[in-house]
Amino acid sequence: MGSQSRISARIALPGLRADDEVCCPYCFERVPRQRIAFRCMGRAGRGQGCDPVLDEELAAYTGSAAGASLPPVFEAPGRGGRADCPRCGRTTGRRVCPHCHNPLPPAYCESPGRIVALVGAKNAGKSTYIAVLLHELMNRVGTELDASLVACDDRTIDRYKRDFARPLYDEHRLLPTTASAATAPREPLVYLLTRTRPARRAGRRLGARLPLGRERTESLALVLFDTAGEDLRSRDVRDLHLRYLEAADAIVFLVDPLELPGARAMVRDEAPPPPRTDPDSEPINVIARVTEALRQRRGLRPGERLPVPVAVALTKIDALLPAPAGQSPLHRSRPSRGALDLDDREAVDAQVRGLLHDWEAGQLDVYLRQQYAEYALFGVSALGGMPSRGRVGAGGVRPHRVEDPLLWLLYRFGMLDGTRGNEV
Ligand SMILES: Nc1nc2c(ncn2[C@@H]2O[C@H](COP(=O)(O)OP(=O)(O)OP(=O)(O)O)[C@@H](O)[C@H]2O)c(=O)[nH]1
Ligand SMILES: [Mg+2]
Ligand SMILES: [Zn+2]
Ligand SMILES: [Zn+2]
Repeated sequence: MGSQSRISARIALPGLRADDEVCCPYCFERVPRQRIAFRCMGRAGRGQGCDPVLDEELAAYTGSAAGASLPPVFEAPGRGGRADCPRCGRTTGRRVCPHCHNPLPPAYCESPGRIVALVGAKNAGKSTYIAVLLHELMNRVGTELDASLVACDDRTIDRYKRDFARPLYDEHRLLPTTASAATAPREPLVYLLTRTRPARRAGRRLGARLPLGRERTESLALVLFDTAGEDLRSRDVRDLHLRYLEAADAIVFLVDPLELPGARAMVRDEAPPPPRTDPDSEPINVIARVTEALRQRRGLRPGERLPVPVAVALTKIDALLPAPAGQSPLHRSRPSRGALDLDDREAVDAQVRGLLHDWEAGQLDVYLRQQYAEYALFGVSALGGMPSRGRVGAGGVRPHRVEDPLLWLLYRFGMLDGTRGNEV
């Protein structure tokens, strides 16, 4: 398997889908809950249990027989998420997708995932963003939100270490260009973000009148699919991308401001020179291509807007000169209080909208408003400083506001409270 990272991210959050089905975060098939299959636990020591066999569905999915020799999969109604293997009789709680045989963790089966897709042109900063967002969720932001981030399968753990964490964090090297899906197998990184929320005060939110004093645990499947920007250049956006995008409950578009000609006046001198013009890679064209494809798949009539919430984030904002005298909300740190600060959110949104219009990229804003019922604008920096000669800057990786789009989505999905002013 190629060591290249692939980039486009999807985040799945529980809750919105029909209650009786789950969307597989690997193959995007919708699976009725009672049809989720089981995998035998296999043999432990000299006890009972089935021997491993070649799992053809899994091998077809990963494109390799390596790692696909596993105890057999079987279908059974199950009770309480467990079933007895019909061959060996051993009870198992390991659940898998009946189509691709990838693991579906119990918490994912219980709360149907909401998938968030991550899209951006070549070089927009997708792979770097995924690497840093996951790192932040596993560390600083996870602690702030009282949330744990756990990989759903061993391949995710291996790939994150090998393709993202080791080069960027251990070796301080920039990530290589993501290989096209045509030459490297594509697999999502699948995580479960689990959050224990203190009991809500009764009546604070409509429909959530919980007894006082009761904690709640909520899970969100975060599915990050690192697409190669190259694959989004052509009009024939691949079927796999489309299935991913179609299954998404939210989309994050990453836009590199260095690609917007009007932004050059605000760019630091050290930033790389403007890229050669390739109309197919211009941010608005990438977004329009994805949008058109989604409209077609959903059969929307002209004038009808896509219901999926969209977060549009300018990447690499460390390369922009800050506004004078600290007047830039974007350059401030996010007030961190384990909640979404709505005042801050609105200030950043308005500032990014203003920047787009100043940069003669206002049509991007207009286009999004015409096409999507709900969208929000962000500015992020994964590295926090300019890289040079293929390496992360001297201060190391210093992320700035990378979690903002995710916090907004968590808020949108009812997993995070919003606060204003001094309210806690
Ligand atoms: N200044 C700055 N540069 C960044 C940042 N993130 C990425 N870059 C630069 O942008 C380049 C491309 O980043 P990637 O994350 O590889 O971009 P990508 O969208 O995955 O690109 P493809 O895989 O080719 O589609 C990096 O090599 C860096 O030079 C950032 O936060 N700040
Ligand atoms: Mg990449
Ligand atoms: Zn599947
Ligand atoms: Zn068995």
